[in-house]
Amino acid sequence: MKKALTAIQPSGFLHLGNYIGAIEPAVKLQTETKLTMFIADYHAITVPQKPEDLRRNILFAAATYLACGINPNRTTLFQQSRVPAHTELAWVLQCVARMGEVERMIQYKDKAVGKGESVSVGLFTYPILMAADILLYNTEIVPVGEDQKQHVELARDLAERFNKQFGDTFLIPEPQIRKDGARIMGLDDATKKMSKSATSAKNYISLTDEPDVVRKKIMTAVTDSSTEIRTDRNRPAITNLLTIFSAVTGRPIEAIEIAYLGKGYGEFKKDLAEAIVEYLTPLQAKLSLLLADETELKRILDDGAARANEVAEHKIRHVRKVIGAKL
Ligand code: ATP
Ligand code: LTN
Repeated sequence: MKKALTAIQPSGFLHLGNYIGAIEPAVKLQTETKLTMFIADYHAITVPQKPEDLRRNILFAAATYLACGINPNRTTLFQQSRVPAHTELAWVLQCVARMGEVERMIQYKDKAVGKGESVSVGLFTYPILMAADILLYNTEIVPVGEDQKQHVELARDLAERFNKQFGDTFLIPEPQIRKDGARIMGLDDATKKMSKSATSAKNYISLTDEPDVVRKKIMTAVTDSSTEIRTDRNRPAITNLLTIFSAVTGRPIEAIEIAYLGKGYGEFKKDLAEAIVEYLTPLQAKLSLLLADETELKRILDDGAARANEVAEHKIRHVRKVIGAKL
């Protein structure tokens, strides 16, 4: 079985974009691959986090993964900061990475814009920590949203450079980007991705939004000028809504297009809202049950960390040896 790895930052609520772009593909991968999945708490602190919020968000992210169908017996599920080899390898790779290639990372440019000199150094070096996350586990496949592709490519470049310099140590990982839904767009602006850091809550559907909130957000979602319900590169808003409809129901987009031939946006949006509510209601029920038992959640994460440490320790010992740090 191939080895896959993915992670999500515990930076608050999760939205449908995170679900469709990252969580759902990971849930599917559990059956076809040996999956490693973690909560990237050390990535989250690249921007200021209140300690009590971070703690709550770590538990929330773990519970969300489980509620969405991650099976902790099958998948290694853990918290990044519990496996020290991540930060240790990140340091070694920082000494392999070059300023120029890290400066090219688009996400850093996006997130640092307008913040001047006050952004953390961690925000800049974070793709190198991500490379360490991936390379520690002999990862072959990294399922992520489109926005993370460049970071996976950096991980590949660093692995190749390290291997050339110190001998074969790391496998070269491949990003796996799903065709539809790799980039779910904002409901209030279909030219930008759905995002936690959006200024308006109308941009996204949180996985914890109540039914009435979902209905309101879908009914007020922007649409395009034409009335046809059909995907079209020049009509990002309706294309986005169709993608979401397909993702939450499992129906192919073409089948949905046929079902709404000659029908209006009003009816389409009403049905879409109900499909989302139907999808989210059982998920929310599972989530509250999981969150109510913190002891069990922590037990699952402890068990995952123990398994992850075994693999990661093995790799970092090898790294120390080949770079000459082992006496
Ligand atoms: P922010 O908006 O603050 O950058 P985010 O919403 O992108 O945060 P992340 O924690 O950075 O959330 O992403 C978690 C995972 O979800 C990543 O694999 C990312 O590619 C994916 N993802 C995030 N937003 C979307 C989106 N709009 N469409 C598809 N996938 C997404
Ligand atoms: N940077 C990713 C989260 C992440 C990740 C990883 C994803 C951290 N380490 C390793 C895949 C593999 C993000 O979603 N912002």
